[in-house]
Amino acid sequence: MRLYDTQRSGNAWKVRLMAGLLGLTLERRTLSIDRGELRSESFCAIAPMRQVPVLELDGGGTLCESMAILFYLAQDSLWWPLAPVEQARVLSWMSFEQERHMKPLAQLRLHLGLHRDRRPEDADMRHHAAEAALALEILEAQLSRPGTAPWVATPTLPSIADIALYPYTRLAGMGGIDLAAYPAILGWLGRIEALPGYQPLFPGRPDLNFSTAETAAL
Ligand SMILES: N[C@@H](CCC(=O)N[C@@H](CS)C(=O)NCC(=O)O)C(=O)O
Repeated sequence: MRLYDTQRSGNAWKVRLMAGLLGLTLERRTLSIDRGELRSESFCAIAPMRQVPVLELDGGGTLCESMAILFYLAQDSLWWPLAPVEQARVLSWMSFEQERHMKPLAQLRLHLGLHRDRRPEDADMRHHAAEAALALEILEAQLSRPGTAPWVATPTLPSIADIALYPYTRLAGMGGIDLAAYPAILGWLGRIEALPGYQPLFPGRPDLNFSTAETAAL
């Protein structure tokens, strides 16, 4: 299988993380947003939603959207629980990630950490910061609940919901958020990072994980 991603995409990191934890090898095709490669005819032909991640399947065809790709990779593993009620809980936390968690955290990282084209006091950044703080408060409360911790959606084993919520939480500091205020989240991030097969954002170059400089080569 081949993964289309960009160097710093948190949504594509979910897919590489999941593949590593499942022991799967993905060929990687890294595109550049700045060079317009996500608007090229060839990318649009395989990516109807015109965003990464896109997974090209061995038998032909592609899958878009990180949530769908995580499900596809993990459906026959312990990362996707068997009981329908647990499957539904996993889906509810993945919806939370897409709807309320990823966007504000990604926007803060993009504009304050990477592009540096906004100031924290700008109205849109203050709005995203308030939404991000609420999302992290909700996640902290969930991870502090007896009977649910140490994983987000399922009591005993981690699930694809943990993988979906990991990257933008891990990268929150680049958007000016101090994760020290969230001790249960910090413990959970450490548990994920200790799992065999864990993949950093830049494999072999941990110094780049939180850096904001452009990287010429991987
Ligand atoms: N809901 C999508 C969001 C994907 C997304 O936001 N991708 C970003 C990179 S992290 C992207 O392709 N941005 C470039 C663009 O939208 O043109 C998912 O979870 O996969």
